[in-house]
Amino acid sequence: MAKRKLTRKQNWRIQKVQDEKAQRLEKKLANSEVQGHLGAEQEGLVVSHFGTFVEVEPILVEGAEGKDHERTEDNASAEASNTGILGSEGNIRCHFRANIGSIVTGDKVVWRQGKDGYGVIEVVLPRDALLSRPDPRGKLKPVAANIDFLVLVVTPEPTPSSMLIDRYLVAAELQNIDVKILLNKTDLLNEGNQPKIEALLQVYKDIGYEVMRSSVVTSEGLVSLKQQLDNNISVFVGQSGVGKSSLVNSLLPGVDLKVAELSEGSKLGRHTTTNARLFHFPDGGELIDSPGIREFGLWHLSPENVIDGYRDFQEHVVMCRFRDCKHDREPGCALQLAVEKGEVSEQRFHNYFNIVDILEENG
Ligand SMILES: Nc1nc2c(ncn2[C@@H]2O[C@H](COP(=O)(O)OP(=O)(O)OP(=O)(O)O)[C@@H](O)[C@H]2O)c(=O)[nH]1
Ligand SMILES: [Mg+2]
Ligand SMILES: [Zn+2]
Repeated sequence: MAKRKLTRKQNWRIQKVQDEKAQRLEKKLANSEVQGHLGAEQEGLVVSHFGTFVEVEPILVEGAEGKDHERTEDNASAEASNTGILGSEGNIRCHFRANIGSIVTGDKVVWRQGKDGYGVIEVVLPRDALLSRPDPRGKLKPVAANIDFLVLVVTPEPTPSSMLIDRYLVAAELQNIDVKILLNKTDLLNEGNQPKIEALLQVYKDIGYEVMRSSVVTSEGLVSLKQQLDNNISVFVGQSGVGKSSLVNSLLPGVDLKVAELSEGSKLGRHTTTNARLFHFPDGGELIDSPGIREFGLWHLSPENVIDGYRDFQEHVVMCRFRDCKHDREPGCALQLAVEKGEVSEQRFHNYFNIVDILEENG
């Protein structure tokens, strides 16, 4: 069921409550600091974000390079829990100041223990890759940081949208994140849906994206999927109901995330996962489960940037007669020619204009 839209007044009241909460927290944090209630600085890894606090897994810094990190009893017990797959025991819930900037799952932070059991985030350490997406109000929201691979999960059911795939790819390309496409639920392939899906995936294979396959039901592909993900930091993204959490459960024994059947009529997911969460592979590497989405806006981009997210267009657009070619109706457009010759997918070309049009309308 669609969520009821909030009125302006309701939105304002929610914002007011949130602001008041933030102010109270600021006061509390300032007080603890003045009274010297905060423990020594420690490094940690953000494993989940819950709006008003984040869950942080302590990291022990070997040999204390640069800064001296005190080894306390707390640290020792945190180290013990670090060896667990989930690592949720020994994690610390941390508050953060409103002015600290964004904090996101996968971020490394410096935090200090407070007397009330909560920690306080001091600094968010510099991150490599940050995957962001706009929330329904168009505000850019970071999803996960420091990731090596974005695993874009698609399925026969719910049916994949090439538009959604392209939007994810554009976002990832522009943020320099490596993408792999994973066709999950291969057990649901049949004569009816297979040709269309294979054709769709072939387009992406031709451009050079890696396409993997898996089924949580038959276990097809799970071993090689795990080999690919081991020792890397990956995030599962995609529509709701494609099986992201089910895959995490299968790949990591001991993890038991909530999963839910698709809704009867629409065959769409039920938005079961609400927070991105990071898990460890026993032999190294991390896997982040993220909430599924219906739409993927790219409102933070300017229309001119979109083309850089289309890797298959690059060799053609440099050949256009006009340097400022919009690839629309201009004479001598090498991209249009490539589409006519079948060297560039018509669907991708169509999606490109769709994205640009929406950005121009909103801009
Ligand atoms: N047939 C089949 N069903 C699967 C497979 N993987 C997951 N499912 C089912 O798909 C449904 C949705 O799975 P979830 O793991 O909750 O999907 P999700 O992507 O995490 O969804 P959100 O958290 O809403 O984004 C559940 O009923 C799973 O049992 C698969 O390989 N084959
Ligand atoms: Mg889920
Ligand atoms: Zn052109």
